Amino acid sequence: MDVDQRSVDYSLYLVTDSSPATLGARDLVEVVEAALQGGVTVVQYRDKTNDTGVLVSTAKRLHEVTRKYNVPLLINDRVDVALAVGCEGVHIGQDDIDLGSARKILGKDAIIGVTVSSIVEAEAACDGGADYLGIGTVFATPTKTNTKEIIGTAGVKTILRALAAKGSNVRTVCIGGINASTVQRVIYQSSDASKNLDGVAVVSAIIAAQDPKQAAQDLLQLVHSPPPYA
Ligand code: TZP
Ligand code: MG
Repeated sequence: MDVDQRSVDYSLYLVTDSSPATLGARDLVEVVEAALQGGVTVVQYRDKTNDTGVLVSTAKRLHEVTRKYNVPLLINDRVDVALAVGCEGVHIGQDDIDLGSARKILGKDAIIGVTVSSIVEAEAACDGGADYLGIGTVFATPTKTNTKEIIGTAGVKTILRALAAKGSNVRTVCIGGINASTVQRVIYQSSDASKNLDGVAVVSAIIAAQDPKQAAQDLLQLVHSPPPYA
C-alpha cells in the first residue's frame, strides 16, 4: 500500500489484543476483518505474548486483509516484524526502540506513531519526526494494567494545546477506556480550540465485542457526530 501521510484517516484506530480475556476463542484475523467491514481506519497489531514466528505469520495474514480495505497496518513495538511483513509502519512506546532508529530502519515513507503521556514526550516525538501520537492513557483500563500515567481528558487537552502552540501538524489519537459510552465525551473534553484529535484508538470496545463490525460502525458514527454537550 502506498501511504500518503496527509491522507491517512485516524478516525477509528483499532489496536488488537490476542489475549483470551479480550479475544476469546475467536480468530484474530476474522475479528479484524469484521472490524474493517464496520469501518476502522487504521489497524495496529499488538501482541505481547507470541513469539516472533507467530507475530510475523499473523501480521502477514492481517496485512492481506487490511490491504483489501486500503487501511494501514502498523506493528506494535517490533520494527523487525514490520520490515519482515512489509506493512505500513510501527507504533512505539517510550521504552521501545527510539524514534530516530526506527525511522532510519523503516525509511521516510513508513508511518511511525509514538505513545506520549506528557507535553515533554509529545514535543520530543514531534521534533523527532513522529507521524502521529497516541496520547494516553485517558482512563484506566483492564486491557493494559501497567500504564504509567492516567491523564484523563484534561491531560489530553493540555498536550493538544502545547502542540498547537508549537504550530505542530502531527496527527493525534487518544487511547484508554474509550468505548461507545465514553467516546463523545472524550472527544469533546479533550479537544482544544486550536487543535482537535484526529481520532480515537480502542482495543476492547471492538475486539471484545460480540459483533465487532457493528461495534466499529457504531463507534465511527459517534466519532463523526457532534457531541450532545456542545
Ligand atoms: N495503551 C494505553 S491504554 C491501552 C494501550 C494499548 C489499552 C486500551 O484498551 P481499551 O480496551 O481500549 O481500554
Ligand atoms: Mg511498546
